[in-house]
Amino acid sequence: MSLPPHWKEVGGEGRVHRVMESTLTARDRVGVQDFVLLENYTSEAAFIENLRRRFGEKLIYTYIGSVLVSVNPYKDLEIYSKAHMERYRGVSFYEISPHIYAVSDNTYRAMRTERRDQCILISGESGAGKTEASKKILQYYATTCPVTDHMSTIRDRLLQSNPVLEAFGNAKTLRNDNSSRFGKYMDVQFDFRGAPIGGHILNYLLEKSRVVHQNHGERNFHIFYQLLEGGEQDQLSKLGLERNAQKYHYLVKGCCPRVSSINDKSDWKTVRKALTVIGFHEEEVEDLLNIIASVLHLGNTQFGEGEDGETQITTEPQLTYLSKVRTSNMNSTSSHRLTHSLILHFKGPLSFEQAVAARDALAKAVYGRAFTWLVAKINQSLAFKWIVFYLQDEVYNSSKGSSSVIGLLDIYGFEVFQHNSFEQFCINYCNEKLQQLFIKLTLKSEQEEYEAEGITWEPVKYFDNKIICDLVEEKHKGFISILDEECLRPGEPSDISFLEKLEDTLGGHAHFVTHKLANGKTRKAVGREEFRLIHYAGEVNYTVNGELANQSVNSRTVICQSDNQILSQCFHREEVTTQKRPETAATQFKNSLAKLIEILMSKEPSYVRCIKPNDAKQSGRFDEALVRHQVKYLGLMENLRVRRAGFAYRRRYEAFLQRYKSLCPGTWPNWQGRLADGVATLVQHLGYKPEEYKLGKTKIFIRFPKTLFTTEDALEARRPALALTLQTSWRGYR
Ligand code: AOV
Ligand code: MG
Repeated sequence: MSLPPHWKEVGGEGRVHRVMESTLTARDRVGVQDFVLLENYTSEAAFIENLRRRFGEKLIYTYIGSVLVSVNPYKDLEIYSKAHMERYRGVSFYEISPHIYAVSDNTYRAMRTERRDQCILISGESGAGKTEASKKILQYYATTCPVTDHMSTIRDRLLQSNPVLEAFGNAKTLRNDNSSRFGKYMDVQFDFRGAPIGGHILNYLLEKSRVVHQNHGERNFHIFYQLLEGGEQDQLSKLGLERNAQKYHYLVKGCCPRVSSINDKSDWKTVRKALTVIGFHEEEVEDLLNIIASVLHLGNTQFGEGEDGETQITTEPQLTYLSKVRTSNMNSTSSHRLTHSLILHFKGPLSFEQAVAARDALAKAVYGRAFTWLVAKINQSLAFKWIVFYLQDEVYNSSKGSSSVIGLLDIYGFEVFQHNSFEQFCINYCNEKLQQLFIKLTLKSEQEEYEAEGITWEPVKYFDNKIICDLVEEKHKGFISILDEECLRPGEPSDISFLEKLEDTLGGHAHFVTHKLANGKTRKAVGREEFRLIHYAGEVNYTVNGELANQSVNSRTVICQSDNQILSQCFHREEVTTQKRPETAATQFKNSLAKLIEILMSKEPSYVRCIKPNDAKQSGRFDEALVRHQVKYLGLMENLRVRRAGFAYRRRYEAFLQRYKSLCPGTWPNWQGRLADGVATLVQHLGYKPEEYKLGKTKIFIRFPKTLFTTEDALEARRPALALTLQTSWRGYR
């Protein structure tokens, strides 16, 4: 039986659809819009060719089943307007060309209909488009979800949290002009009507070393340049700052004060406005600016040898500004306290190098804590307050607690630089964990379902990166355990002794390499102060120089005395007085990642896999080798093979029987026996050939979409009205 006009068949594992042809233009159909439909689905070349052809037509989105693959266009495409958003509202996944809005909408509807918390995991290497994707998702919800007057404040705050966090947490790197230097997981909370009512952000390890050092061609965090470029003159004078980034040591390390793609002046205006929308008081903004200024002044603080031979601060003006900046709200007796503490801190037995290191540690700690404070403050402003709604809208009284969330994960992407430190190690380890989660939740669970259903099939081989996660985090013999032990060891632990310990314990591991070769010779590609990890996404050499120093979370000694409200809130007195040894930074990070994984596992996940088409940040350029590498390490081929291998469609017996029982006299009107027997009777009557289907423990598995289409046609002939309702959602058939 032929299809109604304007309808066509598309399908793949898990769902079969009739789509209205009219919504897909000829351009939309360049290549295939779902890799599942690729004829030669095992061929990597065919996969990449499909991506390339679509990219050439500015079709940056393609599905692998329900996974969205996105290629960064490096230019503004006109596909994100309000009209585009409207087009994707409430429409089935396959009725319209692939889009980040389709994923957003599908996730939103799943949350509403299934009443289950959702999360969207966005992954890909640095510069691949994760942050942009997460912003597009948020904008979609802000624009399309129902919002009452009371809720518009929350909606605006959710949106405005982005420019603020990006100003303080993003920076220009060699890979990305707006690179996220912290990990971000954001829960958007919706009420029973589907309106956004609150949010919460979890932040992960800010790359604090950037505050005091930037590689060539990179910048410090955007906020420094924004303030200097955009701040009002009297504001800068009050802070003792000059409108010239070149004057500040902490801003010139990368020799890159200006970036052509960035307008610091107008970004400053955006940030300033956003701070107001989020609800920062003037004094809080002032304190925040004081902190930014004090970091710059700290950077310009120099040391020399005093008459008594001790290290001294030689830049008096800086000291004056530091005391001024920090103590603007203080009374005269306390006004010099912090400055004096600083002097004491640096004076005395410290060598020149130690004084510089202590200064830098202080600057990093101050900035890092201020960032944490900023996130906490944003969270306060996004927190949903039932009481407000209770007072304003009685409906909420009866619906208290019936909210659901959609979590958005946008974390720093896998990255390799010439020089990779502890922070790159954490970033890449985090990406290993997310890859592991992806494997667990998609590839493994897919195969496990076949196994659980007793369906035999050819297992798909894929690289399971658990071995690398274990290498990092295994108890007693993993990298982090060794680091912890070395930090706690009495005596003189050093970076080199740490490296030796690593060699002793991990030497010979397939994913760990040092300069020593098994035959006693030296491997030139790895330095003597380095170790190499063979990550799932590539090989990275890490320098251990400063590894142990990085672990100390101890540079808070003087700051807790500050009268700057933000600083005194950030550094608690108990931290200084406590005898308990703080956890190392690595262990803290490991624990926070474990918690994140737990959060993600408790939700229904959707995936966006971002690909960077070239390293030059250029539009229209598709570097095949670079893309192939990402396709490989993101496991996209395995993902596709698992989706396609075996069966295109599956459905639980009861649902299958319910839908098609009218097609067989033996099962109509009701089947009384075992469900599996009922389905067997039904498919026999329909003439399914043995190679076309398999019966599992609870589900029927159908190999080809065509088999199901024929059955649907039969149903349509019998009940025409029903057939048009076959917009079977992806989730409906799971
Ligand atoms: P990332 O988040 O994946 O890198 P971004 O989302 O910051 O990467 O994207 C990098 C840049 O690519 C953006 O600043 C845009 O200029 C451009 N871009 C990305 N997606 C799009 C899009 N859909 N349309 C137009 N331009 C886009 V990192 O944070 O470095 O891991 O750590
Ligand atoms: Mg980013």
